[in-house]
Amino acid sequence: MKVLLVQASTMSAEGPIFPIGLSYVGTAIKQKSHDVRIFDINTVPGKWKELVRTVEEWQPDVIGYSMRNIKVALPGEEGSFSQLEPFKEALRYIRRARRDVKIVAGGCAYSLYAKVFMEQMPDIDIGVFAEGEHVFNEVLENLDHPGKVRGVFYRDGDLVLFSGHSHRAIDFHSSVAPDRTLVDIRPYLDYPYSIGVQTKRGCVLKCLHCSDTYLVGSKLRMREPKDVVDEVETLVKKFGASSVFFVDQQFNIPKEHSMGICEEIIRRDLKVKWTAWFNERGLLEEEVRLAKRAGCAYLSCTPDSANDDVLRALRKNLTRADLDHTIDIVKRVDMPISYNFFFPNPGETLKSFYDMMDFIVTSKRKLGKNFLMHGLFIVNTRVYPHSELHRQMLEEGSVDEGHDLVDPVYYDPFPMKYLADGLIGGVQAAYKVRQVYKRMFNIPNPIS
Ligand code: B12
Ligand code: SF4
Repeated sequence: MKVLLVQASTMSAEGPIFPIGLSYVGTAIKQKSHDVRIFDINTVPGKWKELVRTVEEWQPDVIGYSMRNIKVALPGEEGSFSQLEPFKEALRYIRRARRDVKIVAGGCAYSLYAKVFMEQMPDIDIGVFAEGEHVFNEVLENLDHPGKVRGVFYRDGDLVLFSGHSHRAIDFHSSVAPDRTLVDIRPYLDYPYSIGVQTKRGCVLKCLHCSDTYLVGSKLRMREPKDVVDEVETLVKKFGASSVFFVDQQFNIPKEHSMGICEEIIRRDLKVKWTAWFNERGLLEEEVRLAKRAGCAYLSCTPDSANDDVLRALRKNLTRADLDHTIDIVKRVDMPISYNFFFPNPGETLKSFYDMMDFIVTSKRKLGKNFLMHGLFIVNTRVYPHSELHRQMLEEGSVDEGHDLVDPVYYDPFPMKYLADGLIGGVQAAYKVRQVYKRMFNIPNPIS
């Protein structure tokens, strides 16, 4: 069967992200002898014309449509796909080019809002919940009877039905690396850290606002460090990548695994820069030194708050002492670090607001240019379906039972909402000024 995999618009000025999800899915179906191509709307010039041309000329039997982000929340780029218009637009072009092609949707954003998307996008025939490798292969064998396959949303007349969760989690330990030739890798090479590498699936933590564990599970499934570094080596030596992003939920849980990967990169003397999400709990100086030697350009951290009461309310595994300890370590190691904070969080008070600002100012003073402020930095807490925060807000009555959360809902109780509006407005303004300044003086992306 001919299967065209299409990466939907990610709508972010951050630059394109290599479609690693589609690459995994494409690799899995290629192993079953399907003919596969990936088309990324975010990188192909003249995207609609090219999409229509590809569908008309190549005549795929099935289109796999990957929807990754429903929101974009960079300061200054505040927006959301509330009307779902960018997702629908591509579907219209595909249908125009080929009326009868089967469209199968998947991806993080799809899986978070699957039922709503099925209802609002009648062009989607079938939807795959979460991990796609096994389920998509089974769907391809049962295109006329998708309800037979577990893990699938499908239609019965006007009804949208779910076939029940699939019990077949991927054996990620022995899974093969994704085939990087299914899509032209060159457009991504220009963007630092655009190419993802996944070393494990799952997260053992239980943050209140998290929707990730709903998608990837709480049990860790890890690849051998040697296999991970084989993949990185191929990306560097065969494809010319100079940087990668380890896309795990938390790279350094467990440490033995992340440190094993660092040791292997050092042993092979690979010249590659990388970053990853690091958890500050029990961070070791030795661990940060090793990461630096292995090419880590900066630690990406998302403690979300710097106040113990709020961290507890968020069910983070962190305390303020962990954050301060991390700053001391990175100072000694001379390692750059970037942060994300949410505001307001549950349990927020003026004291916790002060603690966050105090942490930012003190750390910036201690670390200077190594305290990076280019990421999301401070953003509102968007409420995702299937998160504990959503369940809590439903109980409190602060969000309506019937709200599908596609139109964004933020955690912003009175009076913190006003403080948040002022603070985030300030961050956005600063970000915009910085963008204009960078454009005027032609300064490249700060993470390069
Ligand atoms: C790492 C990561 C990043 C890194 C990416 C680095 C890189 N070079 O890849 C960084 C930090 C840059 C990043 C940025 C953003 N991210 Co991010 N990110 C992640 C994270 C943790 C992992 C994504 C990943 O690579 N997974 C590994 C691949 C293999 O898995 P996958 O894509 O899910 O694919 C599998 C399935 O979904 C499925 N599948 C996928 N497509 C298809 C298609 C078909 C047809 C089928 C059948 C199946 C299928 O099969 C795949 C294999 O099993 C996820 C969290 C998560 N739950 O996974 C968030 C996540 C994807 N990000 C999210 C967001 C919002 C963003 C940003 C918009 C943040 C912002 N600025 O506001 C930006 C957008 C960047 C962009 N240009 O697109 C959201 C998206 C959903 C949403 N809430 O909108 C997520 C889900 C986090 C969350 N829970 O909110 N992100
Ligand atoms: S938000 Fe917390 S629980 Fe969710 S993936 Fe990230 S670290 Fe894990």
